[in-house]
Amino acid sequence: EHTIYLKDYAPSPYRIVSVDLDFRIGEEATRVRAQLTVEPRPETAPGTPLVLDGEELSLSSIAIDGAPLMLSAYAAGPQGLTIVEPPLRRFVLETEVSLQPEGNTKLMGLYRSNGVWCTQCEPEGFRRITYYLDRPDALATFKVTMTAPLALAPVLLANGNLVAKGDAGDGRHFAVWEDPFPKPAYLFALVAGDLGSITDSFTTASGRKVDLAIYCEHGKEDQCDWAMDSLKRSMAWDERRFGREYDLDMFNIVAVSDFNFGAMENKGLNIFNDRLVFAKPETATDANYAGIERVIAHEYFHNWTGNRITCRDWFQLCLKEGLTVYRDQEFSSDERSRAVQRIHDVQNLRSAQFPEDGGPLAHAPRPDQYREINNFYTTTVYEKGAEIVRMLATLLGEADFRKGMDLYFERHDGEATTIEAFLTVFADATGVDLEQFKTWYLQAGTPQVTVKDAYDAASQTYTLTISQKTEPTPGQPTKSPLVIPIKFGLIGPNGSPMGWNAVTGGSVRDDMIVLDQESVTLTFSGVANKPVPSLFRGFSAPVQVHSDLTQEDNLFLARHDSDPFNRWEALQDVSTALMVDAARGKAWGNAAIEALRSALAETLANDSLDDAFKAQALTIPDESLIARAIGSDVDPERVHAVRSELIRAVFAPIASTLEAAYHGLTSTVPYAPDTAQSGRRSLRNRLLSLLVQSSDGGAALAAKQYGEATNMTDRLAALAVIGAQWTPEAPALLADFRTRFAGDPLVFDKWLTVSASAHDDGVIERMRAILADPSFPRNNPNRLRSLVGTFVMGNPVQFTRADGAGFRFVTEFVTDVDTRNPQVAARVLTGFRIWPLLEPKRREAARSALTALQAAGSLSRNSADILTRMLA
Ligand code: BAL
Ligand code: ZN
Repeated sequence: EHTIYLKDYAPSPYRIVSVDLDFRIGEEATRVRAQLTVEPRPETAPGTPLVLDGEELSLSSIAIDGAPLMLSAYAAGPQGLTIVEPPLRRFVLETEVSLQPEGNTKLMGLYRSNGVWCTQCEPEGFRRITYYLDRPDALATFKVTMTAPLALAPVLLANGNLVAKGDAGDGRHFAVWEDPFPKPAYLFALVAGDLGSITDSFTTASGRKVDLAIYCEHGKEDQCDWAMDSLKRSMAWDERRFGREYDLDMFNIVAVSDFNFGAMENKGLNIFNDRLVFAKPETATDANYAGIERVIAHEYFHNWTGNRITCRDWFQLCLKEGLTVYRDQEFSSDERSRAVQRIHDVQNLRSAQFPEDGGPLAHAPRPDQYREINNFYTTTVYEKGAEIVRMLATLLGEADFRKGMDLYFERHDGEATTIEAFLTVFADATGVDLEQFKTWYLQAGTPQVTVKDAYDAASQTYTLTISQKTEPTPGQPTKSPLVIPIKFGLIGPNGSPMGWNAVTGGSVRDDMIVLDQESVTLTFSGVANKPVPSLFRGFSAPVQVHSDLTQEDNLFLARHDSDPFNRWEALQDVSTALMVDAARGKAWGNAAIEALRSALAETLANDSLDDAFKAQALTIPDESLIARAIGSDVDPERVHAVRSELIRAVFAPIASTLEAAYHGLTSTVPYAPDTAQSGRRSLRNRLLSLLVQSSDGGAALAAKQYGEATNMTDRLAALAVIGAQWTPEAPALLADFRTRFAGDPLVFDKWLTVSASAHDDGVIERMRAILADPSFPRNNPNRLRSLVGTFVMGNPVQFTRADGAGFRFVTEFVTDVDTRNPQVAARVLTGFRIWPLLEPKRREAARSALTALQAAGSLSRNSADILTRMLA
């Protein structure tokens, strides 16, 4: 297979200056005429061929400056078009191709979703529309003319500003769009369809009025208001926080049903997976509302971090993604609760990115090679990329970070650039040397940080020895030390912060230790009592910490730490340690359980904590976290059992307290997705879940809540916990849920998710039946992922069944879907990344399913790449 290396990067010998596209959209086929104004670079030698990308295109005419080319002057193949000897001056290359959007189930390029013509071009979809330099460093201005049947496509949209529209005769009409900002082809977009819309406007800080619109299928307009509200808040936030204004006269969003990504930041025309647009209280949960707000913001923020400044090549993907995730996380923190948002983001990092970083698919945030770039839209590029930007902000401080960002926008606007250039602006703006910091981008794996401490009462000194080590990852056997910011505090016996006179042995700035060597020993003098250290406050670095803190220390931190993240963390550590012990056969003592129970009960009763925080504090770490803490030879069934036992042991004795608190949180005010209300619901539903898992009356309470719920958050929470436990109520409630919301595909997804999460042995047969139903939408990514994606990522007990039935179910699914949508298939396949961690029997069953898949051959490049890395 062909591997692409970062070290081979070279600019194209030709530049495309501007693009004039003419789409004749029709039901049988769509014809695309492209006029590319091309010029050689000054250094380009005569006779250098012009090589354009192209896939699944059928070329019907080709000319240069109006003169048709002879057959010997070009070659069109399955990968693209070569012009053998182009003129060594500016010229216009004109091609005409035809496409079949109807049969495009890969959902890359131009395709049809629910009758609507739409596009997805990132990363390499534009080559499925026309012959082009389909690479992010080729920036050009685009003019797009589109003609389509008026009845089928009254709405015609593309990037930029609408400059003309009118009747085209024969029942057809046309529109012309111009985008004045040079952009790479991956940001191209076009939509043609019969769509409804809602409109609004936003006035920028400098007083320009921007017309906003969200387009969607008719009848769903009333579900777009939250997305519009989120958009306006995002636009205002980017002005406030980063000084970034929007730059076109209009900003359009289109919701489509069939979409591989969550959404796409095309210039001025964001296209969204409809699950990240539609919301109403009866069918969307609080988590859906928060997700919509976040992703609307994310795509909008890309206008500056991604579009105005883009990536030189796809190795730099985290330049735009990590930075934009950081920005959307900050937006959510400012709009909601910072502490709760941080906990949420770290939970996500730990349950998705840490397993990737510790498994066969580990890769650097900026990789240096790939076979299939679609496989690098990963949690490492996105979420670890965001953590790296966050560390930069932590190390530099808020004000200097902003200075660097200002310089980034000033220096690189209109460019396609690199991680090096990004780091250089911060170095230049602040004088800080970031050479070693850059290693975070180049090195894979989660650093393991070990902490030892000692207190000497006689000399009143406290020492902290902190060391780092990163285990080898595929292709990276040796690792170098990283720059790790450790936000910290020392807490005295009475629970108050403690000071010190001086520190020796390493770099400490105010409340931050900077660990930049393998090991450092810090000696704090003038420490009056033995402190308890609170380290990595706010999760100041994406590392795994190993410390000697006892259960007592952790419970002390849970009560007294001024940092809410570490209060939460301390409770998580206590339960994790107990479950790891139990999984290894070491029974927990009553005292330990009682101590945890009273800390949790105290948290629940504490009036100074907000509900959303309490809900997270009462969350017992999920099975994947426990598995990672165990580290090897994991038996997920045992992990599941241990977790259930802990929940019963801790919560059963206080069931009546939980139930009283649950009833106390009942509310009759009309639904709003705001922070206070959603926090209250999350705590109430957390209590419900604990009650179902630990008390006899829990399932009945959940069934009652299910029946009486007035919003989807409460209804789904009840259904989910009953479905996961597969209590006797489960089949009837699932059946009710399905008919109650029949006809709403996004609620059907919720039904699929609950169905795939059941822990009982019947789950695989039930999923097979769902997939075999002829009415199942077998090409829709949301439906497929809700069922099978949920199963591989969220149901370890059944997915890793010792008899191999879960693994085989998934490989059969991958084989089938891979022929139609390789991106969905490859993504599902990544769920196997846990296999090296499993106990021998399950490991062998996984290996045998994977090797059988490999032996069958004929996988897409996407899936073959994942499979090869998985088995390497
Ligand atoms: N650029 C792909 C979708 C996103 O990250 O916004
Ligand atoms: Zn993004």
